[in-house]
Amino acid sequence: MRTFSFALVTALALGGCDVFESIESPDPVAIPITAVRIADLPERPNRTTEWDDDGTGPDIFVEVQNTSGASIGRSEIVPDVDVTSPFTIKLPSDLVTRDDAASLYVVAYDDDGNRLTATRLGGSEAFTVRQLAAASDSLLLVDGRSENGRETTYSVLL
Ligand SMILES: [Ca+2]
Ligand SMILES: [Ca+2]
Repeated sequence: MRTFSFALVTALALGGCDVFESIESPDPVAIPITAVRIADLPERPNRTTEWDDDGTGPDIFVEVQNTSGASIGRSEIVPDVDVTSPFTIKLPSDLVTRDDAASLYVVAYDDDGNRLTATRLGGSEAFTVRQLAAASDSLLLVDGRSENGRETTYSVLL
């Protein structure tokens, strides 16, 4: 019994606490994304309105979101984008998630000065860090809704 107790105390002293901590909060998993290339975004939300009220192209920023719609990371705003051609927007390089199998989404918005009221332009189907790890240099995603009768694509660049 004395030997057993000694072994247990030694195990706890050497690394037991680390084991418990790693169960409670797993290490962050890097999301290896550098940019997203968006093609075939609808030119306008419907026949009578424009994305931007002032008649210029939308001022686009992109978020990587989790399944709750919470932002994991956000790009800079690119003003007056010509959406008739594919365009690429850089993403921060330090994005992390808690689970390499958790669903992530790329969502594009038009900024009008207040991020909370930004217009959603479109968003990708779900992807995971595991899928990114298996991809060579990019992962092609389609619009998760295709609500505008046109299939927007989101190429996530590694
Ligand atoms: Ca604009
Ligand atoms: Ca705008």
